[in-house]
Amino acid sequence: PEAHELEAKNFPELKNDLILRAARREDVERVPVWVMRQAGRYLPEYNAIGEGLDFFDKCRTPALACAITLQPLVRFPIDAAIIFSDILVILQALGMHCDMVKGKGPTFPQPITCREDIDALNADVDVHESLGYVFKAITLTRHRLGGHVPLIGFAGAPWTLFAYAIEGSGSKTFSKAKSWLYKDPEASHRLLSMITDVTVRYLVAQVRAGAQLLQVFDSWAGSLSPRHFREFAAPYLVRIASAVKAELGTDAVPMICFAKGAHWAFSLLESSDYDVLSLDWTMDPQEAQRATKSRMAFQGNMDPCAMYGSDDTIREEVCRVMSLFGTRGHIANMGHGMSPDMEPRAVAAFVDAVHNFSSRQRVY
Ligand code: 1CP
Repeated sequence: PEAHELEAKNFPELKNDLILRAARREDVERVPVWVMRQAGRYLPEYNAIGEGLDFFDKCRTPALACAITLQPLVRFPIDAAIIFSDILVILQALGMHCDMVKGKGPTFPQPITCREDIDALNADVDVHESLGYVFKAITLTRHRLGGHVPLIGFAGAPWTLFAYAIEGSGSKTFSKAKSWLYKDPEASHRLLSMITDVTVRYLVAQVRAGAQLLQVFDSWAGSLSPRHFREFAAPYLVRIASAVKAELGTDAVPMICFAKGAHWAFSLLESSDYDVLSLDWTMDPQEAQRATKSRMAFQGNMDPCAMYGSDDTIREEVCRVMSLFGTRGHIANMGHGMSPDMEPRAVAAFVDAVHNFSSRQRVY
């Protein structure tokens, strides 16, 4: 990188702000589209880059993280880039060690097992010191994007990170993480609150580094009962959006909340400072619109498994899903991310179908 590409100023002028306008429910010429996990193992060029480097080493090398972020944009006419990183870097910053184990995914060899483990975490971590590589990658990528499309920054939601910290990996039942909520709600709140505070500092710094839109991933929200979501997930999600906007200004950056599986959460999030709710494929867009009194924009929500279908099947599914949203305040995406065994041509078909569908509609 050249020296000026590492400075978070004099960024190229943005040429395509469709996704920012859609997030604010403003007029758009067509519905913007991007794809969760658009950079990743389904792309041969992702598997070929940075050979010999571990996943987190790739994240920690800004030039590589930037190159990976740009890979899907070379192939597909999508309307946003998302910075290549991972939600788990916050737990690393708090002092937890994480390995990316082939065939198993991210693994914490020493998960949180008692109150003392929580007290030992580095709650006062300086995010610039431990996560400076993310901000560098964001700044560099924002320059290299040349204003082509906006750059999305992201973080994991407190409940989802809490679940990884206690389970030590992904889980089907999240029984260890959930047992904390029943056995020691006080300590659970302490850990959730700690993760929230660091996440707010992290997201604010991402925006200062150049991120233009933020998404908070609560990938495991659906493992909670409605009561527990209300007590242990929603308040922290809400706090993140309000604290980020209090720090940066209400209009500084639109924010997307993806509470996967949390069907009953629409009305809880409706009064929050999020601009966009991201819906998984089991959610009904019209029900979500009713529950939020049409104040919010929506993202989603094609079933990712439709990507296994033919181009024609994908096209039909895109038309079916998009007609449920209407065109104002919609960001086309899937209900979750790409999987390693999906084909790149499916993304091409998906993006093309979104373009075709929305160019046939009156958008204003
Ligand atoms: O071996 C490899 O190369 C690792 C594969 C990989 C990739 C490409 C992981 C490990 N993370 C990522 C990138 C990533 N992760 C991005 C940026 C890329 C993009 O979107 O284009 C983002 C936004 C994430 C976010 C993330 N990581 C989430 C939330 C989104 C979601 O999918 O729900 C979660 C839950 C994670 C944890 C994680 N990291 C990696 C994997 C394989 C997983 C999931 C493991 C599990 O299911 O428990």
